[in-house]
Amino acid sequence: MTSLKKTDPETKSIIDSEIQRQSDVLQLIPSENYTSRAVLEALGSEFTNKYSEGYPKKRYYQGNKFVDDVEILAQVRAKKIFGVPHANVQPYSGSPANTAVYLALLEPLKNKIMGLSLAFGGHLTHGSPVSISGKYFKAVPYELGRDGKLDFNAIEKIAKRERPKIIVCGFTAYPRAFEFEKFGEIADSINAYLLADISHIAGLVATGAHESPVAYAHIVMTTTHKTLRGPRGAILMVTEKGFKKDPELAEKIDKAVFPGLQGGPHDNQTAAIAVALREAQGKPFKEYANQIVRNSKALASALIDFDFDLSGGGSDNHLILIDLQNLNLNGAPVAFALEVAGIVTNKNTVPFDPMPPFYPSGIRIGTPSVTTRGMKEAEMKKIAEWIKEVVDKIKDEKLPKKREDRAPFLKEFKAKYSKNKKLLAISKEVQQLTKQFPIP
Ligand code: DSN
Repeated sequence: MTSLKKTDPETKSIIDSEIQRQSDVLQLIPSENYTSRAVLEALGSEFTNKYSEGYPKKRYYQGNKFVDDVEILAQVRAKKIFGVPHANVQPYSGSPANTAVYLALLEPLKNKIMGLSLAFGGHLTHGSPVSISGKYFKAVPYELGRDGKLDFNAIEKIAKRERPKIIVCGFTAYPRAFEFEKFGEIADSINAYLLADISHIAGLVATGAHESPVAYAHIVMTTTHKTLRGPRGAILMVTEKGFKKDPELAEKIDKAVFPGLQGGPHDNQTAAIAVALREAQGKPFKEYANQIVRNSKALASALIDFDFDLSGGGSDNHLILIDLQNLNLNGAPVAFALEVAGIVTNKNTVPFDPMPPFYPSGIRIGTPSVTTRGMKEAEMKKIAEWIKEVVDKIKDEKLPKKREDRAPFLKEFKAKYSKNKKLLAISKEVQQLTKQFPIP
């Protein structure tokens, strides 16, 4: 980054610090990953300079020959990898992509969206009341069963009673298989569209490490930066089944993305998506995707051996949700202590969580990033040991029951533990490990 160094050493220095941080820590947030240098090069390319409102061969600006080439390349690769007849690679990210589907198919304040409640592991854009999806459309959420798994009897009951126009299957904190076929049957029984949001598991779906929703859903949405390991962005796909239900579905969705919701696509992002999709077709990617699942299962089993309570009882994908209620601990201080020890996770609600999202009862972790670095089952065991040591260190730090006492508690907790010797010693051990597994 020689030009940046000359022009803006201040920004360069912050970027350098972030690279160092990413390199030093165990990055366990399941929605994050490390892209390849090739993806970063395409993302930083001169396509940044271009405007190209419209779609290939139908643009509102001149000079788009090569933008067309790269957008068509990304579309073709997406269609091939996921086995769909139509792909739109323009959504800026997952939230606009889901919103575009609603804009395409629903009448505001009238039609219903049925998605997993955010508190149970859905996404903001699956009908949460604080998001446009719940404010502009009627949301009829479903929840998980007491066992932390999808409860299809309950889902079917709500679907039959509420008759949503769109059912969303796809989750941000669900550690088990997504079971698309059952969702497909329920959606078909009420003539609803099934939108599969595979953002978290797209890399696994692309390689067969998780079942594909394509035979069951009408629309498939994925972000491109999670297990798929591309730049930030999203792809909206229409399946054969979608075309059969609604021959104009692809046209409606394309129009909703542009001009309905977005202006000019980010062509540098499109180029980087094309690169990521090329990488996703190779053998090493398949091996990486399989290893993500093996690592997640190994980490889950090591955590269970240490008596951690895992929501849903284990992991079938890339993700694990630790329920801290049996330890009488809270996700907010635990996530902080883990970060001091060099283990980056995020606090998360668990099913039937009695606590609010800022002080939730869980910790969400996942294996995509550490798998990209080349770590395997042996390293997962070590990671589980460190998590256990951190949690043991703070086991007496109970979050106050009274709401007004929580913020002062957390402030004091952070002051007390940010330089804690034991946690810092673990972070040194973590660095010994991460040094052996360089980031791309
Ligand atoms: N924010 C993402 C996640 O962390 O799961 C979902 O968009």
